[in-house]
Amino acid sequence: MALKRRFLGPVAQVGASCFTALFQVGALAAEAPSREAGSLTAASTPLAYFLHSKGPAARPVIYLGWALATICVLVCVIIAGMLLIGMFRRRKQQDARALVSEGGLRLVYVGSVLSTIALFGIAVYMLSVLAEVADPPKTPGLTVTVTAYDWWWKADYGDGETHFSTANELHIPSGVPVLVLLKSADVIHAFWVPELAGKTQTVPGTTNRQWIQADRPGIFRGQCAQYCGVQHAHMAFEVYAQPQADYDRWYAAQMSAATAPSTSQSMRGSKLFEERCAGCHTVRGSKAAGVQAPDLTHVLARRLLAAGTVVNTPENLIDWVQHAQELKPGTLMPDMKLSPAEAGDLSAYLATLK
Ligand code: HEC
Ligand SMILES: [Cu+2]
Repeated sequence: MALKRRFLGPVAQVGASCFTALFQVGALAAEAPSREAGSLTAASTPLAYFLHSKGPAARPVIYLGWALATICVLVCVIIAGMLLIGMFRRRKQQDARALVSEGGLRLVYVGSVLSTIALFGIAVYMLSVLAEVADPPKTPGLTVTVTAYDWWWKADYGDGETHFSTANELHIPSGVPVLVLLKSADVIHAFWVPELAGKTQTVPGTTNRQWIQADRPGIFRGQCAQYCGVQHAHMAFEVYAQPQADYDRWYAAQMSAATAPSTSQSMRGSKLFEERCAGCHTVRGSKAAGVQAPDLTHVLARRLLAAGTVVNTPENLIDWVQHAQELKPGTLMPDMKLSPAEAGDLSAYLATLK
């Protein structure tokens, strides 16, 4: 009875750890196939980066992850095996000195030396991966400045005449290394597109650098990876890797100013926008020039709203404007109180921001 109890405790513990490890690997392997969205593949499941890397900055990191996971599983299995052997070949008498006199400490020495060698090897491997992903293989073809805000991302492209700003979306040409300059407007955040590169923090007052490159066109989910406040989880973004020609078209469209509203309803909406929203938001080509919030010049061209909180449909758009605090409690945009007529006018105006 006593033997059974002494035996079952450790076995259950070791078994549980091994099971957890295997279960995690299994769950990753069972990842759902990615959906097709036009010519682009929709962002895949959150942990897919453990199975696939989609660019050269992420590849060495994924191999490192596999190597470390393998070592962890091996250690778990070996320790469990030795524990089982130890339990079955247990001494009759509990005499601690017997361990020394019978040379039982030998295994402890061997184990210590082996773990030291393994840990040292892992450290060297990790440092070499860091060096490998530090710089792109060739000069970046594009530089984008990304600024993290509580709780969204601003992306600035070009400069001077060609400058424009967008939010929560990065478009890049596929197959080209892109340098991302990372800034923060408030607290420390971290820029992370798992399938394309490791995490890099955005630190107020500093400009950090991270390069990304997508092998093929696709949509890659990104996420703030440093806890930054209540809506940290709703601080996502997407990277759209496109063939060069598509990217150029997107760039030209984004660079243009908004077209002036032409119907009387959208004109009323535009006036409302200037009164109620322009303190925070910019629409290039109008009087609205606020800087504390996403540039809305081409808000309709975005797939998601409010850093991945909702899909960008006309209903969600006006719902967000009126109930931002319900959809994303604590967000720095207040609920805008609008009469049904005002909501209609504003919707008509927002529908022109293609
Ligand atoms: C006090 C400043 C402020 C005012 C006023 C304001 N907003 Fe916002 N707005 C924000 C902030 C900050 C965000 C980013 C919120 C987030 O993602 O957490 C935002 C986000 C948005 C978004 C989502 C943009 C995107 O790309 O995800 C839309 C659309 C929007 N606002 C429309 C409006 C409209 C229309 C008005 C006026 C009726 C308005 N806002 C008034 C601060 C403001
Ligand atoms: Cu953040």
